[in-house]
Amino acid sequence: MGVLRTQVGIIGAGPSGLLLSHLLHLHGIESVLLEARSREHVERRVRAGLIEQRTVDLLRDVGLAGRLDSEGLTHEGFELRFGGRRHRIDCTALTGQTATLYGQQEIVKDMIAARVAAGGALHFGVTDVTVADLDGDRPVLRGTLDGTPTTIACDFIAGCDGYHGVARRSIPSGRLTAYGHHYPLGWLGVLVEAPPATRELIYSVHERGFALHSMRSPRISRLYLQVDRDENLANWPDERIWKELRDRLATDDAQPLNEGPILERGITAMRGFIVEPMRYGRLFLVGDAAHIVPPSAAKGLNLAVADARLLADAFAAWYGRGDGDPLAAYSPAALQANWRGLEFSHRMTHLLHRFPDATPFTSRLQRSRLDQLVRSTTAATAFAEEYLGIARR
Ligand code: RFL
Ligand code: PHB
Repeated sequence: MGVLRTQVGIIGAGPSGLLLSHLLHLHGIESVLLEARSREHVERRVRAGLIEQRTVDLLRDVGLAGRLDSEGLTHEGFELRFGGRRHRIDCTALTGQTATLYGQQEIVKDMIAARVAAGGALHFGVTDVTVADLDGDRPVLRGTLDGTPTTIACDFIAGCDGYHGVARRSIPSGRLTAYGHHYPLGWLGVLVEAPPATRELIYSVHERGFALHSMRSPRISRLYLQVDRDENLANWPDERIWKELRDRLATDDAQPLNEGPILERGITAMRGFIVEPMRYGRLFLVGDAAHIVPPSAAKGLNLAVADARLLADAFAAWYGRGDGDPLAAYSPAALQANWRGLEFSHRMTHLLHRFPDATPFTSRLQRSRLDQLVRSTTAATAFAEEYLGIARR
């Protein structure tokens, strides 16, 4: 039986937990991080890829952007296809900011490397993680580390363990209010070994459903198709995926898709979810543990990073014995940003997808919104500010 002591116990080695441990280290605050999966597993998990400039700026400020700066792809705008036509939204001309394409698993690798180099206490493959005494002064984190049941006495615990984690579920019932919505939509995502057929992202609105052409590097494409929320991957052999991508992304003058071996594939059912508050006693919820956005606007990772920064600053103020209770501000500030991110993701989901209950009336309304976006500089600027995360203060 091991006994450890730390200032902040962190559950989860996704972007939010890793960044929190890194930021705390820079503030001179100790942490111990427990992750259920292996290091190899978390470094291989293919997820988000569109990084807002504010996220890039933060990673740069804290010394985590070396590889991102050399390998990330800077994007100044994107293409919107509907009604068989191509339109470009020039986000940089409208807002002065850019977005960067760099895979989430690459950010995770960079964060783990930085924590390991700094001698950080990261434990992978930890089983049976539980939390206790959350409403006292000395919350406890428990887990089995390398076969040894271990108790970690903490000042605080950060639940950075994603939607399915243990932290949120450990909060007594009735203490959180959960808001949730299931969209009747799913995204089938494929990672493909082929150069992207486009320099910028293509969002395509089609009568058979939405399609997105994204990328991870000059050699790797990332493509998505709208499918039913309960769709089975077995119904999607490679030929069907390629035909549907070709059809939905087609315009008369478009560059043909580059096809190649599919390296990874998966279907994600879309939902929105937030709990309030993002705190119970000395347990703080961070990132996907507290909120899920539909992936349309690529906000999940950016929101998780913003939470981690807010919480690290609050802990730094608390340990610095500043005035008042700096930790009280975390949940309200994080919720305000997360509701903005969710509202925009919800709006972008409605703008781009064909809903099963669509009628000619709702389809014409959707078309009118798309027309306005490509015709009105005011509408495009407001959209670009939300898309790039500038509006989320
Ligand atoms: P993560 O990345 O889910 O990390 C949570 C970590 O906690 C671990 N864990 C536990 N550890 C110990 N004990 C337990 N009991 C534990 N339970 C869980 C997990 O193994 C994991 O390592 O949460 P974090 O750090 O908050 O980061 C959030 C982002 O990962 C997430 O918002 C985005 O990736 C969402 N997301 C996407 N966002 C985008 O912006 N664009 C995308 O294209 C995109 N694609 C995706 C996604 C999320 C997906 N998931 C979660 C289903 C695709 C998928 C498949
Ligand atoms: C992605 O590359 O995974 C991605 C990009 C833009 C989005 C959503 C996902 O809006």
